[in-house]
Amino acid sequence: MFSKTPQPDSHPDPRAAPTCPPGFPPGFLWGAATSAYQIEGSPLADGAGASIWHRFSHAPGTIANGETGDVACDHYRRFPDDVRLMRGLGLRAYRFSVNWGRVLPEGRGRLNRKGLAFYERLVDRLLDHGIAPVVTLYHWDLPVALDERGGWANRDVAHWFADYACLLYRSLGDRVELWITLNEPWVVMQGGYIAGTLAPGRRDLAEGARVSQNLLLAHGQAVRAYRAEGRHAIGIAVNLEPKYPASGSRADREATVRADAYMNRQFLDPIFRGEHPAEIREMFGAAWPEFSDEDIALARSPIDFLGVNYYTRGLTRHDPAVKPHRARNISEAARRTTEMGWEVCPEGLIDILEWVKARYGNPPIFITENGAAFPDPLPCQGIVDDPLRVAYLCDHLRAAHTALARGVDLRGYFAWSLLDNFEWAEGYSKRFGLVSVDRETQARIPKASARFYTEVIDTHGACLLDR
Ligand code: IFM
Repeated sequence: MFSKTPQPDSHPDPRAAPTCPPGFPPGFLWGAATSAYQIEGSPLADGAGASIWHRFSHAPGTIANGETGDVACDHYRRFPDDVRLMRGLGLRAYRFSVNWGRVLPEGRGRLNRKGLAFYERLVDRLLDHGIAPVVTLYHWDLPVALDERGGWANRDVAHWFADYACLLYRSLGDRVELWITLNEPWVVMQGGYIAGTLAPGRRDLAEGARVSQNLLLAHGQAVRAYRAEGRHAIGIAVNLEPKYPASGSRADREATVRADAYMNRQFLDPIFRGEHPAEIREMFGAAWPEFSDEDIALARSPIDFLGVNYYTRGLTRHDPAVKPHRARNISEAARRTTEMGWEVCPEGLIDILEWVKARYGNPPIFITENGAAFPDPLPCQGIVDDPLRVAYLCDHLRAAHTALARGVDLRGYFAWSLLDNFEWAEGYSKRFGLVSVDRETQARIPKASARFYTEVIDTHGACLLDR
């Protein structure tokens, strides 16, 4: 929990940093991120098996405007042009995810060579353009065939996941140097199995508890498999929010500790410290299954880096109606919010990065996602002016620089997202892209924020000091 609530007007100032020279160090990895279901389209092409997101988005009433990822950004067919676009933006790295069911239509067993070939071609094309591929193994699109066997609630998922991971290590491991096991396990559990707003759309606290544990086991097993198969680096990407109490009341302060345990420590404490936070057992009660010493040892398999996805802080209010942690986020009237309703809080990025450094022994960190949805104007003469996104990125990059100057072992930054894409339950109504995508024609237009990001990359961030 963070006791000092940052003030809306206090912007981080890298010039105030004591020793760091202007700009980011050479070798700092500059990239952008996407995920398979959000951009690829063609979900069943070339023998792919359906994912839970394909099924969920086709169920009535699940997605804004009844939209689906059937076409998305048509990246499955347009990837060569998209890689050219990335090169034009000056990206040094590209983080994407593999759709499990494209390569293993039933989630295990039979290989779909055409699906795997897509990712091989993508990786080769990236390397040809001087862009480092960063692969996320799981960004929410579990094969339906595995969901029908219990999905993440079935302990066997750890073996299924490790076998799938091994297949990719063997196929792409000679060309991919950074691997991410899971994207945002907390969201997988909370959105998919407790709130039910994301696929597979279940609402069951006890199932959520099992899913939480199985995600850790799957992560651990994939890391162990990487030690046997891989030669480079593997980590996990978690979404973190520094939690601040909404008031000085005891109820809000206690709620803040629970919210912090639930979102920030639930996965990281087992991975880095070999134990679950006591609050997790308390909040799930009898629904929390036994997690053996062997399970903990597996979850604790050493990782090479941590991916941090950062969007906002959590100003926390006690709310007994919200299960299991009895807390919710509120917003402060004076603070700008994004179109998602999330408070803009660049100072929170410094706090959360310093918290990771202090609590988990200063692991190497990549900011694996950071960005914002704002209502962009329509393109005018080939220009999309998005000053709010430019300001958001600028302030967060300056915050990242401050954290670096304070000793956080920050190795890279990935903007979310390369393209306007399918924002899950929000459909296409929320745009996070550096590049706008016309839904009718699929035309891509880099926004002003893309041009800004290119300048940041070209100057190693030194241009941030002039703004
Ligand atoms: O679009 C998502 C992404 O898939 C996971 N992290 C948060 C992003 C914005 O909501």
